[in-house]
Amino acid sequence: MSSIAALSNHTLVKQLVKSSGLDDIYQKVMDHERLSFEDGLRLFENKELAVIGYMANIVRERLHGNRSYFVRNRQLNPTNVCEYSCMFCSFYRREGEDGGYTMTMDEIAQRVRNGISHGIQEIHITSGLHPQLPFSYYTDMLKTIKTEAPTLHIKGFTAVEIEYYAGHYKMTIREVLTKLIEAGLEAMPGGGAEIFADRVRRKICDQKSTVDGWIKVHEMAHELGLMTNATMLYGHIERYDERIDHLIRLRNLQDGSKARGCKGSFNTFIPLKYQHENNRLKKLPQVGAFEDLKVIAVSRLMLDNFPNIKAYWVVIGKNLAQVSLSYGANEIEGTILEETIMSMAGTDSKQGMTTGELVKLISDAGRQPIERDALYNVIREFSPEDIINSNRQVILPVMN
Ligand code: V47
Repeated sequence: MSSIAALSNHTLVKQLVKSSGLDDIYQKVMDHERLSFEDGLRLFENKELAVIGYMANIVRERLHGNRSYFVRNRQLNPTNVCEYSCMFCSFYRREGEDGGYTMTMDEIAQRVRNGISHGIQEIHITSGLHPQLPFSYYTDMLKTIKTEAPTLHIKGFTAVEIEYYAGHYKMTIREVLTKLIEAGLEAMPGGGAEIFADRVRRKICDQKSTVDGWIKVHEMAHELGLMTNATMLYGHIERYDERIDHLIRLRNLQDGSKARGCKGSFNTFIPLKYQHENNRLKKLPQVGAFEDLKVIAVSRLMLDNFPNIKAYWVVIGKNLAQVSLSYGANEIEGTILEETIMSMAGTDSKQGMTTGELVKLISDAGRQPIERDALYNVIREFSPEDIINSNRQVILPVMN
């Protein structure tokens, strides 16, 4: 535990907590007690970010000590052709529209080979909902990836994609997932959750699957042994109570999967800050760093049954991702290599990040950089000497 979290019994800390009005919540955190809906709401309404971050840091260090994870990964977005048109999305194109694309198997294989040359451990796949592709496009894609790179871990398909395939190709969710698993799928990302509140969904993504659909897909994935992630799109028109409702529904889903003895469960929660360029919600101003850190900290405090909280550097920026390692996050994602969904919405993330940059960001924050595989097994624990070398290479820069 860092010296900051170890100060929990210090009189000054107790006075600061008391003056924030959050001392009862602090006591629950110290007693490992679950926070309620009202507690979560009070955290979002409270402006004492340092105190909220301090509490989240206690939980983060209880679970992970000083360890902070990253992964060498690549993103793959095989098509941006999409039948839906969510208000916040800058990625989708209609079939035949300028800028629309669908990768061939050769193009996919070429991207996998390029990823392997950069030492990637994981590939993260998300696509638009293309109405004309056969289901075999997706199973062929998985087989192509496994042929090129048999040990590369495939994390792919949001719950929205799975539910769409079930409807479009007339299969059950179990059948879709089983066929994808047989073809090589090993985990699912957390996208498409947006915000579970109906009021918001009706306004920003009215064509999208219902909350029940998203939940059912993850329950089934857990039953079939997949580890999955969960996201929350924040910083648009949602209210604090709707954020807490979202987090508590995820927490309940995780409890349910564990109670049913599923082999799979949620691994990581990723808050996704709304990016406002080139989409139909773009008149909305973006929330600031204060709110970003608050969302990460409150998520860590509410999601007591999620092992990991990811500060996705793509959406909050590299510098804030670094700071968030002291506000509840224990991971800042990865090298990515090529990023499309968020960069089309205005982020500076098209080229990804090098391993050296990630190691430097983490170690400069006083944390221990750990390169993980897709299931959070340790691939490499960076020694002080490795860190000095990485820093040199970032400055030069030569390392990938
Ligand atoms: O499903 C789309 C969101 C998601 C915007 O599981 C937007 O490890 C913000 O889910 N502003 C895709 N968000 C990305 C995603 C993800 C990213 C990193 C890691 C993981 C993981 C998952 O991005 C979409 C949608 O919810 N999104 N447009 C936007 N303008």
